Amino acid sequence: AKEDKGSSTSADGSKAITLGFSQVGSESGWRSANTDSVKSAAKEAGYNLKFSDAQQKQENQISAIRSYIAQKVDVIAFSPVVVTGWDAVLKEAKSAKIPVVLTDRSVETSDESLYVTLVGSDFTDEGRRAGKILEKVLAKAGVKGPVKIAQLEGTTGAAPAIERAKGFKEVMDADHKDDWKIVVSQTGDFTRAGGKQVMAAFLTSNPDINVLFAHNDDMAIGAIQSIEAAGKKPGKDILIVSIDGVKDGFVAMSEGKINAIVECNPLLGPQLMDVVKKVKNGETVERWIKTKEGDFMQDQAKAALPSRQY
Ligand code: GYE
Repeated sequence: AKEDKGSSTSADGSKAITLGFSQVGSESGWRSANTDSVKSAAKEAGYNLKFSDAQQKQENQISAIRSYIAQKVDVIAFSPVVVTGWDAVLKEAKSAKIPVVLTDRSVETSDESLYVTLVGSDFTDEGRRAGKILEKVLAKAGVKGPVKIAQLEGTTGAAPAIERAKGFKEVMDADHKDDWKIVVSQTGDFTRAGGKQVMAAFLTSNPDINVLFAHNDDMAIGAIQSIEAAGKKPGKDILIVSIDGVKDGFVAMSEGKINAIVECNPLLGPQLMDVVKKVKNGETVERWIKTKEGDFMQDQAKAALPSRQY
């Protein structure tokens, strides 16, 4: 009898699950931690993982998914760089009877049957939490307003960029119509280099900014460099709230340069492997498997730093 090349067996003798995973890229500390989590959890679970990095390009993700379909993997998982434009390739997976699990980021689709579940965070809630924690940061710093906010957005069209902005705006519209204003808002593509460059431009066009809301820590860290280069003190002259809670974000916070961080947990690997197995076995799973996370103020940073997992 002929054996399938590349297939392996798991400890209990059953054929190992082959999982095709298309990652967004390696744009941030969050992403590196997420990639490590997926790889080590797949290894731990004894899966045959096919992994590819799309370098933040949708066309690369589409070709990776097509190649997983051609290779007849058991399950496809991917973290979609942007929300739209997936229907065609997802239909191809459906015709090939390969279930698709979304991880981290969501898609907009006309046909909900094109994916089984999403394992990831509630980004709108993260945006709301960022708004709420900014209230605390302002109170602590004794800033009464007017609050002139610069927003560094994530990748244009990506779920976390759209939803974090939306959640934050909800808090503004509900409680801060008169005292808060977003004076500039632009994408920094979730990268340090992007955050640095865009913040430098913000400081030139709007030197009176007193708050920065960054959609991730990496952009905040890049922005800190430009704030310092402009002769201002990050965390004092410009109060900073960001999202993720990666180690370097906590380091910046413990140095007083970031005022608060809303956590977004990247360690999705174990939950993902669990769901993949259930999906492979035809079990029903929840439509959205949410991640649990917390919020951190600057005075908690030093104590929390040693126990951060990513
Ligand atoms: O916040 C950012 C990364 O999709 C939640 O992507 C993820 C975001 C994360 O580049 O750092």
